[in-house]
Amino acid sequence: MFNLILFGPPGSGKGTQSERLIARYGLKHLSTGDLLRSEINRQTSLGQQAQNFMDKGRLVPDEVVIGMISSALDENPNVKGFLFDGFPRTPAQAEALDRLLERKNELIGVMLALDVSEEELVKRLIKRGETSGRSDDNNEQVIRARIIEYQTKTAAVADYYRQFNKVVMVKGEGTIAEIFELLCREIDKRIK
Ligand code: B4P
Repeated sequence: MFNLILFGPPGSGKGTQSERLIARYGLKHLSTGDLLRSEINRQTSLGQQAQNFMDKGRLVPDEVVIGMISSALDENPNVKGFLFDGFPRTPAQAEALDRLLERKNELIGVMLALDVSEEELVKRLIKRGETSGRSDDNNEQVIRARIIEYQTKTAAVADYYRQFNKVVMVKGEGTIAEIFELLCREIDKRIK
């Protein structure tokens, strides 16, 4: 298996690039944002709990997202690999992911981290908010809160993987096609 983490702040292009990467490499896409939004749309109790956090731009509690990823790993035993998008978002989630993969004799191959300036992030998310209908995209204060959550809780996840030399920074500004090519170049160096 080849397991990849696509990392970066909100609006850095994780979801956008993930769609293209899974099409090229046949990986199973696991986006905690998408899984949470699906719970919200189905009005499950997990979704109702998550919505309170997401609407404020806060991270959903670790135990909720770790439980979701654990089930998703069990539900997909025969895949070529996983693309983790928006997960892990805290060091505790990263440690939990390592333990879950270890149980399957698997590990993370690489973390590709998209580098985008704060100004550009805000611009992109405000623009998406005009059409996405996502309640966390249509208010600049909530967008700023998401960026602060990233800086205070999520950025440390890259330090966690740096200890194992697994982090590669990738320029996240430019056209979607240009960034896709940079990501593919890094994956092609590592995939068998
Ligand atoms: P996510 O769904 O993961 O969303 P995101 O990080 O905000 O956006 P993403 O990075 O995927 O968007 P993209 O750049 O592709 O999280 C939403 C919320 O869920 C979180 O705030 C949190 O509350 C909760 N959550 C999710 N996972 C969690 C976890 N593990 N733990 C706790 N809570 C969790 O796209 C942004 C826009 O930029 C798009 O409109 C796109 O078209 C545009 N864009 C992309 N690339 C571009 C480019 N190169 N140039 C110009 N525009 C571009």
